[in-house]
Amino acid sequence: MKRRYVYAAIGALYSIALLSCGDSFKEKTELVRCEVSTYDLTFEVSPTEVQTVDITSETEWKVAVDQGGGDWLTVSPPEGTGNGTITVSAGKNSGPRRGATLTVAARNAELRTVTIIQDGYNGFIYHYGDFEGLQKVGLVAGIDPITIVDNDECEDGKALRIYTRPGEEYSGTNGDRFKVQTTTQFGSGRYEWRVYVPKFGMNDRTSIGAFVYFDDAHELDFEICSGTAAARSAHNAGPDDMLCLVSSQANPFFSEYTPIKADAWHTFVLDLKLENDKYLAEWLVDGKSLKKAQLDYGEETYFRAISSVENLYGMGDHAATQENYALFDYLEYVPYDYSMKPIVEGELPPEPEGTTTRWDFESEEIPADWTNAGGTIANGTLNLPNGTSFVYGPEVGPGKYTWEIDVPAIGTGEKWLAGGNIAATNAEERSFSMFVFPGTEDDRAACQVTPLPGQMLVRCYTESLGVYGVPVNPGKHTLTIDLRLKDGAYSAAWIIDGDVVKTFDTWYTPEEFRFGFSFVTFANGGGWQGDRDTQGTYMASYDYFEYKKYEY
Ligand SMILES: [Ca+2]
Ligand SMILES: [Ca+2]
Repeated sequence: MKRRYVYAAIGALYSIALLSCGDSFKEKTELVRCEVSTYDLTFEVSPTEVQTVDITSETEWKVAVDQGGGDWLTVSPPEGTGNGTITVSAGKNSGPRRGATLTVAARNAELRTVTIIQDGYNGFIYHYGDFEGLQKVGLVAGIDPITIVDNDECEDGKALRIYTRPGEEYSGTNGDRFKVQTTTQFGSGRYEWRVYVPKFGMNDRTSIGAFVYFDDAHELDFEICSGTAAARSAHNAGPDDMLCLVSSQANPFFSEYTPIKADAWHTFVLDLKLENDKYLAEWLVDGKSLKKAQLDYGEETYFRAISSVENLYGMGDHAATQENYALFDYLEYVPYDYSMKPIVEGELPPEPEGTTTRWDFESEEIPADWTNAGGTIANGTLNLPNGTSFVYGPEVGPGKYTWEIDVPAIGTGEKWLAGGNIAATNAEERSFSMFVFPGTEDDRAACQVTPLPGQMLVRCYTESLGVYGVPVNPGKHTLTIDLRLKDGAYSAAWIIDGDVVKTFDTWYTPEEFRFGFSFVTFANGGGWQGDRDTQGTYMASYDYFEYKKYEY
């Protein structure tokens, strides 16, 4: 800002100098007074207010605008007489930083120049023309509820369409809850969704979501629903209205209703500023503020931004009576100057130092520190058929666990999984694993990338994440679990053939949980393994295993 001011001031001096110079060659004329109230204006990326320049003049004046070939500024009036005020408004900038000049000219007066700068765009916009940078969540077998459709009312002609099915069986916790979330996580900033809100079945338990999510206690929402009859009556919803809830799930909790028009496009903005390192949240619909609240937490909690349609209890009086849907034109996130750097999935920070141990299985002897339960070592590979394991004795912790596995081809739904498991030795339910398996039809439908027939899945898992499946072709693959510490807790990355496919921060700490490592081939166990018994004996063959123990 300071530098701009100096630049503008030098510019002003320069024009005075030029004029004085010119004057000596001209017939001497009396200089007329014409002053401007400012020499520079700065606009934000998405300006919401007009700015003004006051002109003090004794005569007629004209304003010339040079906006560098662009057309982003509106200046009025273009001319006037005597004292006046010109208003300057700027459009939203979707490109780099840009500048313009206003020159105010009055006869026989010095020219006055105002320099105008608009900040460059540094946001993220998801146009919903494709799924780049996005993940589908909650998919089930047999339907395709999340699609990109053509729509003339969107600037890019495309919208994300999500629908849920009618009926009791599709309601509630395990019902139709379809979401599209950003893979990148964001902190403070401005989140904007443009959403078409149709009219839902009256009092249906369905909700459109435009929200940000960290965990169940740190979630900020717009939820748009028909609502219960009681809620509609309490908030005077008309026959063509839907209800819009703004809510914070906790820290603190609140949930407030406002009616909004159905069968219309709306813009939902969640603005998260930082005030004493805590979020100051504001919810706006179509530019109108509905709620402002100071939250109990700040950027140690960061969010995926989500668009959804879900059949949820509480949103109405009964199960959905019709297929309900919403259209999402875009989702935009724009940070503040002070906002944290977004966390981009797939980009890991530099690897910590450590010591690497590698087993190539070149000898048929069982290597020291390992316990074999049913496997064999032959021809440089460790082979683990159905129902066997190969267990590493020493305790393990933060590190990079890499192995090459030859993935067999197995029929959909057969109860068979094989891979590496970092499991707690002092608790039942904490692990980081990466198994290959065929999966059931439901497992396969739940994948972000739809598997092709014949492909197997890599099951990336830890309890607080759940299952994240990635299709791979049968054959040799290098799989890695990269387990680091972040703020004292385990943070995992699952890597397939060198590509990070998933990262996840847990709250498990090394103080609470001791881990061991093993290769396991499961077969014909619980329902999580599949929905039918194996049709044969399948071999998981490992060419090597490498463990880089990180130093923290
Ligand atoms: Ca769009
Ligand atoms: Ca080998």
